[in-house]
Amino acid sequence: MSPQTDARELFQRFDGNPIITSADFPNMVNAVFNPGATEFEGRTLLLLRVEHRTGLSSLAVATSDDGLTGWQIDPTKGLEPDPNLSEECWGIEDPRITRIGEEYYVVYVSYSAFGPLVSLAKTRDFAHWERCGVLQTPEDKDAALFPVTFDGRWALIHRPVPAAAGLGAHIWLSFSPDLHYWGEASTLLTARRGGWWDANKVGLGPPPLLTKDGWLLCYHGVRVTASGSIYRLGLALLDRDDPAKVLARGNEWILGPQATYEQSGDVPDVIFPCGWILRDDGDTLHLYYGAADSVVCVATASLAQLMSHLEVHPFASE
Ligand code: BMA
Repeated sequence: MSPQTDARELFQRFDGNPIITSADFPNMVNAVFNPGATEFEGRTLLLLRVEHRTGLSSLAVATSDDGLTGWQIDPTKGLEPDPNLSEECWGIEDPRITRIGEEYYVVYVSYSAFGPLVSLAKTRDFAHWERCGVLQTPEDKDAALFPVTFDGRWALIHRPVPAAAGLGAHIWLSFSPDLHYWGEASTLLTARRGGWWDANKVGLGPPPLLTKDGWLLCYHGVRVTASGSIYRLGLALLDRDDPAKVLARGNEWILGPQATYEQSGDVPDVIFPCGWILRDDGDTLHLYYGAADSVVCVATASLAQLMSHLEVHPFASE
């Protein structure tokens, strides 16, 4: 059985992967990957990281009726780095979209000359944007907002990197009364050590997804091998009312690079999702991810199966 269609896997890759590549753009771009995802005006909208032939990235929009096929790039929408903002001088990357009321809050990585950091912009139509500034200073990445407040505080998941080498990179949670000033920071999911698939470096994938049992998280673990890093995905569950409380974390990765488009590209062996959409049946989950920092792909899972996986693969620390 080919790894693309292994029925034992929780996520099934779409037969039409990759769904978007650099060839879909009228101008020459190097790569398109790590998409944020949401529903917009009855269609699926992906906010794509486009890496230009300068090496720097901007964000472009593609839409589809069914979330799988017929993708159309919309040249009237998207977000370019602002040349007046020093924190965006080396581009903008890896957007995560959270809908709050009629607005879409996009948390993205700004690439400053002092390292990558976390920025926020909001929009109603993905064409007109209001920048809301820097949320976390360098180095920090892999961030997303919750769509609700907790005791009147907004919550942000993010991944700072300690300045000292060898301490690992871990997932943190911070709170804010106004989406501007952030504090009350604490670690949320820490990287394990040694041989574990999520040793030393972890980071959030898509924004947290509210389920009846709590907030489902998908995170990446980075395993460093003799021939480079492998980016794989795992699951965790946070308390619905207190997101600092981790209710469950899976022991095994649930999706790793196995298809050729995931194993070869600009950065081989990378699966990097920034968006997922739970469909109207309440169970079908579409995960949108960048493969090998080169192309955009989608895989489908059953939410019920993901939740039972968490129950039967409990976390073993260290
Ligand atoms: C991470 C991010 C992602 C990228 C991944 C693999 O640190 O920069 O944008 O997909 O590395 O290169």
